[in-house]
Amino acid sequence: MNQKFPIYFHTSQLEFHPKYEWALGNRIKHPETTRRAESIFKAIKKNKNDFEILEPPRIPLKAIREAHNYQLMTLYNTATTLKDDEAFYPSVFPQRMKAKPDPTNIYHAGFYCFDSGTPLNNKTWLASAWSAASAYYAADSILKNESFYSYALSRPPGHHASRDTYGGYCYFNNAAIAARLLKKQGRIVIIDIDFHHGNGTQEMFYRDDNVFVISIHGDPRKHFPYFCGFPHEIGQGKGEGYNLNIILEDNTDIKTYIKTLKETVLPVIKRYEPSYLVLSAGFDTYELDPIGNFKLKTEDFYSIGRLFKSLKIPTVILQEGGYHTKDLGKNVVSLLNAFI
Ligand code: OKP
Ligand code: ZN
Repeated sequence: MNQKFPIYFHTSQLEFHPKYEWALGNRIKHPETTRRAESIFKAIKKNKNDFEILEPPRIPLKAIREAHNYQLMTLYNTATTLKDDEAFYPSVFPQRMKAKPDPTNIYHAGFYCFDSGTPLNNKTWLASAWSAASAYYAADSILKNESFYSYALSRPPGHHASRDTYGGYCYFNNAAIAARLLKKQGRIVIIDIDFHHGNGTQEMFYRDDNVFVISIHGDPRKHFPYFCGFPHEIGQGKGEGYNLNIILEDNTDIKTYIKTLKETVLPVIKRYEPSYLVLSAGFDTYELDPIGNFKLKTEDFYSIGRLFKSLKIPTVILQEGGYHTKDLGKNVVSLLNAFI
């Protein structure tokens, strides 16, 4: 067993620079910057007696290909031929029935994409494949019993991406890739604490009773991804009853958050008796986050971490959102400290 807490990250994840997105008609600087990863990295290095930074050895192509469809991967490959200063933001999103898509044509990206904030450029594939690699090897270290807890600095994030679509700053679903590896050894709970509903993760395991997906998030009627994340979405087929969406109001603070975890989430997880936990950890629930609307403080991430740790289940923690760049690092370390 590892003494230090393992952190998975590859420097290629820093090569992707989305420039802007649209917010109510305004072109704004893209929130999902490399500076986020640098903030986390810096905070981790300040505590380097507790953490050990590990590089994933290779891109787990087979695992990515099993989680995502071939066309989506082809599209990212197509984008590698864009010029250095080019980025593709789809402006045509065809109604699926009417379209005959060609993923070798970048102008068809809108068939695979569901929003206007998730650009493709010639580094999208590189950074998101290594982000998936970080998640995969973080899960692998748990599976191989090298440690009981691990963390992947998975940037770009993943929870909005599904088998054949990207969006919400996400290209590959890192949590799904981790969970698919772990489920070879038992049942999995994916618990998504990002401010936004993890629609991609939900979709990928909607008919699966071996992966229970739980997401706690802001009200989709007024927050991204708008179209799903409601309590009536409970799974389908044999997956019915194994998807749980919990909506919390704007300005939710740690008191309500902890109450929800203690009264609803933890009992549900215990009853399911999973072998592993995948924690999709977004920090856009932070009080100063420019996108999220909850009111959690830095020390609250520690309290949340302690509750998950009390379950005594091996856990892989994956980075999702969190856009207050300056404080992101200390918020991440606050959560991780709970597991040390
Ligand atoms: C990604 B993740 C804000 C527009 C919001 C999309 C938000 C994606 C969140 N001006 N656009 O879940 O943190
Ligand atoms: Zn988010």
